[in-house]
Amino acid sequence: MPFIRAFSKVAKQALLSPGCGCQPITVAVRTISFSPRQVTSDASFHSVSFSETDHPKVLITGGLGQLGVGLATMLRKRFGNNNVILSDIRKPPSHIFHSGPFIYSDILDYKNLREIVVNNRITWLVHYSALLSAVGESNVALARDVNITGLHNVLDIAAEHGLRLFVPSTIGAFGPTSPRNPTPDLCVQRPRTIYGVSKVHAELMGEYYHHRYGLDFRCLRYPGIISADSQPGGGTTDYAVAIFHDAVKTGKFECNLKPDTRLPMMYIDDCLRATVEMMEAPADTLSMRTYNINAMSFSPEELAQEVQKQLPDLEVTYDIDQVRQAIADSWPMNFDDSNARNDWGWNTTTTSRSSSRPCSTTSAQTRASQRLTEGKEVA
Ligand code: AKB
Repeated sequence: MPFIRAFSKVAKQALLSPGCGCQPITVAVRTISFSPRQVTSDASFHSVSFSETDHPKVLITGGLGQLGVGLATMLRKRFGNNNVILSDIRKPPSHIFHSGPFIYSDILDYKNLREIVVNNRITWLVHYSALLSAVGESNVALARDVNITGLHNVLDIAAEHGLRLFVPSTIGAFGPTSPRNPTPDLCVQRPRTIYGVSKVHAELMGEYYHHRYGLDFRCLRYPGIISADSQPGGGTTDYAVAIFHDAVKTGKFECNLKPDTRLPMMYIDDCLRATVEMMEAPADTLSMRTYNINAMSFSPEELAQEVQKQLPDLEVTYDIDQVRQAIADSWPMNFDDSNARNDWGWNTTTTSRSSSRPCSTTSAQTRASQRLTEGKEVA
């Protein structure tokens, strides 16, 4: 199987880990800019530009989720420990609290977020706070607040203070009327979940702020992300993480999606590398502000077979969750990420692709590798 290398890596990490202490992620967020909220368009105090600092000063919202700590670790190696601040509304475990700057930030508290950006002279904001797809359907009002109102706060603050803003979108931004195999960057987007609607909203609002106010908005559409030492919470693709933990802890796994449900997936290292590469890409290489990124595509039964190669006694049963199944059935099976490859050099390395399209090295990929090797490579 093409993805066996990635699975083996995750399985090994899961086997070595005493168990993840992370809780499912539910966070809040906030934003604005020099025109919208309370700053007049002729205000001259906004503000700290990237060029004023040797390194970006990064704030990560929703930092205790599946991706925040990993991204902080990567960016801290690159830019220095004190230049990357993790934030969340939850209390961090002690090893995270002691590993670098951590701050309380509620994205729904606009003033609190603005104060953090100003006091810490933030230049890059990575906005990870969000309710995921399945949990969003069980609390639409909260998902709307966190995912949409929170985004408005972040957008306004980023525009006001001249920040480079990264907001992840995902396969969830597509729906049953989108082409599914592969799904291109530009096509019909009519998602049927509040999560998906909020992701399309984020893509469009970010692009609007880019054109209207010059906001340096950057967005990647992530597949489902597979990680060993951090867990997602409330997502439809969570099964692909849970299977490793359950296999190690109990030797049994009950899957809530049908065995043949095929979804795009990516190993966390690739996802974080893509995020850093896209954040560092020169603006003139970005012909768009929202890109698909792809790595592999598989179904629960294929994943189970791979894990069983490491743990032959693993018992897998199926108890279908109708909400999650309906969501998964409306999502892409595979992403077309040719624009990311051509524009800023995206290329998966730790995993192989399941699509039939060959991985060709473009000049953009060569440029991206050069940028990473010019003394800035992440360890
Ligand atoms: C979810 O399943 O909700 C997320 C996603 C793919 O957006 N992991």
